[in-house]
This record gives sequence, C-alpha cells and structure tokens, in this order.
Amino acid sequence: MARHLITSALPYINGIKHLGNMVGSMLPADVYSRYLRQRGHDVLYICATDEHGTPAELAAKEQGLPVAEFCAQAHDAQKAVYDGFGLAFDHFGRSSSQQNAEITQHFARKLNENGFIEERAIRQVYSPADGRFLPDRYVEGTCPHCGYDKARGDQCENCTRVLDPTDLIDPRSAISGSTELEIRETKHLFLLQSKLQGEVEAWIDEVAEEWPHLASSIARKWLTEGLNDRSITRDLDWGVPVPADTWPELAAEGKVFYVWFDAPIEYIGSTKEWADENPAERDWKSWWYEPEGASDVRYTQFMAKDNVPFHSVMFPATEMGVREPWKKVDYLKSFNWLTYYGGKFSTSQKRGVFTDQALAILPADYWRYFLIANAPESDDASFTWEHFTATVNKDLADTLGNFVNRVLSFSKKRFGEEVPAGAAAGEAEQRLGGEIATLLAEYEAQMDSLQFRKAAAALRALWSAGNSYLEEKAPWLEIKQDPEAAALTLRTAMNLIHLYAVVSEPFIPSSAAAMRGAFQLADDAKTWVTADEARALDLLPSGTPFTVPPVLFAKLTDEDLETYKERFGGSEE
Ligand code: B3M
Ligand code: ZN
Repeated sequence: MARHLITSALPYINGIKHLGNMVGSMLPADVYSRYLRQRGHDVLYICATDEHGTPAELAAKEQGLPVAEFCAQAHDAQKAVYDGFGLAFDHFGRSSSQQNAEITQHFARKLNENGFIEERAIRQVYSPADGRFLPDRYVEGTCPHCGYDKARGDQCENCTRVLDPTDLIDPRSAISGSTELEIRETKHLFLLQSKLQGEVEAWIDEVAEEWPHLASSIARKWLTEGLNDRSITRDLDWGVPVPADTWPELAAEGKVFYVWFDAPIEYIGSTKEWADENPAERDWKSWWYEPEGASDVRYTQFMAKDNVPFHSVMFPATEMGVREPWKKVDYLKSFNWLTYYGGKFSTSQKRGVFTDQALAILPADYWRYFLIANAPESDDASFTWEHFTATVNKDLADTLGNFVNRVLSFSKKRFGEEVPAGAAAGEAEQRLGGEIATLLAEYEAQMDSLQFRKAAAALRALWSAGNSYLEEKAPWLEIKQDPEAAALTLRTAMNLIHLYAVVSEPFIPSSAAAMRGAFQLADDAKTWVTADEARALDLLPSGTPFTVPPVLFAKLTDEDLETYKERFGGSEE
C-alpha cells in the first residue's frame, strides 16, 4: 500500500487567514488526510507558516516587535486557530527553522555546482541613511500615473499599476523617510530556470495528465510563455542567509534567499522538524528522497490557483536542478476563489469572515462541512450568510442532527437505554442496506479522486437515506401495533448513526466523535465500514448501552442571520 505524503500551501505569517484561504488549502488537505488514515493508509500531513520576506518585516515593524518575536507569536496564533478547526497535521512547522535553512542552503549549493545559479550585477536603490539596499516595496513616492503620494516601488495601491522604484516621483525610504537615495550596482543570485525548461515540460507531460484542469492549464501556460531566469536573493535581514562557503561576498553583504525560494523547501524542512522531535521513531528522508528512483510515496499538494505556478513549475525546476532524487508532486489539487458575496475577501477593508471570528461564532464542524460542500473546485464559489445558514439548518441540523436525536430519544423513551433487539431484518432493511452500500461506494470513489463537493453530496445522501427509511417505517406508529417492528426500525437506525459516525469523521470530526460516543460498544476500533457491513447494518448489536447526546447542531434563526450580516457587512456590493 502506498504511503501518502500530503502538504497544503504554507499560510503566510502575516495575519490570521480568512475562510477563503482555509477552503483552498488546509481544510481539504485535512479532510483527505483523515479519510486516508481511516482507510488504513500511512499518511504524513505536513504544513508550516511561511515566515520570511518583506511583509513579515513590515508587519513586525508596525507592531514594534523584532521580526523573530513577531513571527513566533503569529505562528502560535495561527496554530491555535488551526487546532480549533480540528486540522490534524502531523507537523505544523516554521519556515524560519534551522532545518529549513540547512536544506535551502544545500539546495542552493547543489544548484550552483550543477551550473544552474549565476551571479549577476543589477542596479538597485540604496539608502545611505538606512545603510542598506531597499527592496522595491521599501521605496515610496508619488505615482507617475495617478499622482497618489504613497505609491510603493513595486506597485501603486491606488491605480494598481505595476511600478519600478525608479518610476516614482520624489522617492523616499519607507524605513527612515530619507530622500537621499542612490542607485548602486549590487550582485544577486539568479536561478537559471530557462536551462530547465525542457525537463520541466517533459515531466509535466508525464504527471499533469490526471491533475485538475485548473492546475495543468496554469502549468502549461507558464511553460508556453517560457521559464525566465529569476533572482533568488534579496537584501533583507530576515531570511535564510546565502551560505558564506559558496558566496563569501554576498554573504558578507547580508543577502538572504528570496522567500519563494525557501518556502516550498520548508515542506521538506518541516518534515525534518517533525522527525527531529522524535529521531528514534521518525524517518523523514524516506518520505522525500528516493535513491532507487521508484518510490512508494504518493505526494499530493493542496493550494489555491495563485500558488500553482510556483508549485507546478518553479519548485519542480529547483528540485530537478539539484540533481538529487527529491520527491516531486504527484497530484496537485488546486482551487478557485471563495468570494464573499461575489466580491473579494479583503483583509485591509475587513470584508469577509476570518477563521478566528468563524470559530468564535460557531463550532468548527459547521464551517468544515459548509466549506467543503461548497469548495470552489470547478469555479469560484460565493460565501453568503444566507447560503451558510440555510445549509447548516438543512443538512446538519435537520438531516443529520435531528435524525440522531429523534432516534435515540424515542428509543430511550420506549425501550430504555440499550439498543433494542426487535424482529429480524426484513425487506425494507435489505433495501436500505443495498442503498447505503451503493452510496458508500460513491462517497469512497469521490474521496479517492479528491472531488470534495461530490463527496459531500454523497455523504449528505447517506444521511438522507436514514431519514427516508425512518419516515417510511414510522416507528412512532409501529410502536402502537407491533413493538417488535418498531424495535427493529430503531436498531437499524442506530446502526446507521454508528455508520455515520465512522464515515463522516473526515468532514465533521467532533460531531462524529459525539455520535460514536453515544454508544458504549465494548470494542469500537472500527475505522471504516466495508460494503458488506454497510449492507448488513448490524455492527451495533442489541443490548449495547447508549446515551442521548446533546443536540449536535443548533438551528440558526433569522435573527442569527441578521446579526451576522450586520456584523460582517454581508450584502451584494
Ligand atoms: N505563503 C501563499 C501566500 O501567502 C504562500 C504559499 C507558500 S507555499 C510554499 O499567498
Ligand atoms: Zn497610481
């Protein structure tokens, strides 16, 4: 059986993420990892915060903190939210780790030995007052196009035009405000991606066939436009230092690698962090390094579409240029955007819902289910409070939650606190078993092919089948004529609840645990249900003690809806 290596795009350190970030990377990766684990696979799910670069430096400055301290705090804050969402990473690391620095430097040395790195002199803005070269976005001035006086050297926020720092009128340092800027020549490392174009193309032809169209088309578009050599160093204090043994001059100038060079390498770095916490038991290299060529590891990456170029083309090119057998992505699962009422989620304008706010309003399972059931897979999807509350009420509260509570409360009232025996299964139970087995197969097929919306639809159909059966048998009527028949219906329905607890876990882990915990089964080690077990619906024997859990999902009222809309500004803008 294959081992599964799973990574989701590394959330940037700068600020708590919104629901759109969550649904496009970490959440589906978690759902998939949980599913594979339940099916008995060996799974390693790795993520980390992406911590280097100018935005981290700027955010730290804004908060008046040293950047290392800012990142440590921001990492913990993000980790707390992900714990709250039930994300079961094997490790959630940090790209500023020693492990990542070592592997990044190793990659750079190897790329250099193999002729894929070149030093080139470029002209860049230098600020004598700050004693440093200024990255493009550290130069501010007046936009030559629209006259906005706080335009940045990389882009004007007002008219969105892309700029070069030398375009700015009255340029000044964003750090000190100094206007005494000079243009000086300085050396940077360039990754000669153009030399790897052919290899990357051949690899994409081989591997991207089965990827979502979104991912393979983005990769092909980049390759058609041609891979350019690109600068992989920056003049920043915060980053992986250029190794002095190989580039003494650049190292002495304090140059560090560009954040997008070291960030994907952190997938490997974070795996090493995980192993280093427990070196006796954990072997990191066999997940990533395949000296014999063929590997038993299947590597799946999750990300939103804007990250596809770096993962499908640039990072693989880097791995290839190292000329060591590093594991490359096998399947790249990409997502479109989740919008907020058709517009952008915006951190600066405070539009949309952030992950910490979401958890403060409702438990994680509400969000997990809604987001995955509406994942922006084939197209962008829009978040609205109307849609969210309607989905929660219909699918979670009515279809699943109500079924569980109705069955358990009624059975307790009529037959006491043990699963009743009742008559032998009849024609209705056979039909139900057949239907459940078919729907379970559908659910598995969709999960196996990472079709999350369709998987959610199959799960919902499993829940609905229980409701239809209950309506058809109507144990509240059966009980009057034939208590044995009513007991059979309730025992069968309780078997469904137990089955739901097992197979819903990837989507709604805490509610699944509550459902499972309702039954005091002697030995409840089951992690999945076979087709035969689904057909028979008798894993839960009569006589099993049970308790009625508290309401699983609260119904959201019109008043709730209004409150959310008011607070988060929901409207078609
Ligand atoms: N941190 C994505 C972003 O911040 C970026 C992903 C890195 S994955 C190696 O938009
Ligand atoms: Zn402008």
